[in-house]
Amino acid sequence: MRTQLLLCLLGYVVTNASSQPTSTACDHKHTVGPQGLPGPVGPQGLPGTVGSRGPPGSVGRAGPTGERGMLGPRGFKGDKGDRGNTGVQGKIGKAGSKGDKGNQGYTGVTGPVGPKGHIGQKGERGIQGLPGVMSNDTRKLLQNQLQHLQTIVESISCDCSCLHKRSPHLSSGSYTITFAGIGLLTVYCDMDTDGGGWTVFQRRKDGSVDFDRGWNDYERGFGNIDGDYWLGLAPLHQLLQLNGANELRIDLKDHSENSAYAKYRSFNVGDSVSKYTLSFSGYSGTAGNAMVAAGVPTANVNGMKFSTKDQDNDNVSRGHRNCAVVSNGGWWYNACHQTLLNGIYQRKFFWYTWKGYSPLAFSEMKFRKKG
Ligand SMILES: [Ca+2]
Repeated sequence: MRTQLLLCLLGYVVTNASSQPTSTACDHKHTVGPQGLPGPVGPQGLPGTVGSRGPPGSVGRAGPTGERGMLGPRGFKGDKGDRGNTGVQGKIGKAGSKGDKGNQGYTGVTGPVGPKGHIGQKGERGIQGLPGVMSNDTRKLLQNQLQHLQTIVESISCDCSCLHKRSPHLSSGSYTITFAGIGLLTVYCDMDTDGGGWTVFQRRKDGSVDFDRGWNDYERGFGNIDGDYWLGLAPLHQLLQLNGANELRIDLKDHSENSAYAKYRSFNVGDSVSKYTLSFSGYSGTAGNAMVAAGVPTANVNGMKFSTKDQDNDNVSRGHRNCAVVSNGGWWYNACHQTLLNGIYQRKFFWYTWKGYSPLAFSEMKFRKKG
């Protein structure tokens, strides 16, 4: 029944499409003919009109971050900045830690000899001992004393020239000699200069000893045997007398280590009554004969008496002038001199014919027995 209905409907549609009126397809009152052939295909329809433009789309989402770029080139140097303000003074720092202990100091100078002690009480007599054996210390002490005695015996009636003749190997230095009427006397012997054997009676080398002294000092002697030194007029006269004939040598140095000398073939100093009158002759040397002072008779000291600041024996009578006071030292002044080896070391210490009045650095006066 259903199939029949569908066929009925299909026929209706086809009928309508051919626009040929027919009777109702499904008139059950008519008999059903055979199915007609399909109609031809219709013509192609006209193209449709263009549609209007649609609305804009919405904004899209941000993209991912890019990779970091390469380092750019170095910039130019900027201008120098202004000087900053002076800073505030800082606080005092903390004290440092204590330093290490210092090294031990040098040994001090030996102090002066103390005063002599009181004499002790006499002890009781001891028991007599048995004969003993001499200890090494005692033997050594006795040997030293014996050697000393031998030296004294050898030096009896023998000055430096005599010692040098007996023992040419002796070196320069101080020696204790003795003569009848003089007793023990320590002198300095120059065993090196000009053949050696010279007894030094005057030396200036550093100005450490004051030579501005009175008669008694110049007569007895003063100073240090190895330094600035004056033997003394009294022993000088006696030694010269005992030798008989003597020669004189004077060695000089300036402050540039230049040296010169004056030598006299004959030399003598009189006794105290003569005021130790000086006499000499026979000059030779490199320093010039300033003691004679050629051309200046008033400066020739040959034959002059010795003067000190308290004994005016010079040849200046005017106004009781004393050359020894003016020159600050004892000497054989005339009126007054061209030589002054006993004045003030730094200023009045010269040998005119060698260095004018320029102060010297060193002088040594010495004598030697002739022959
Ligand atoms: Ca005078």
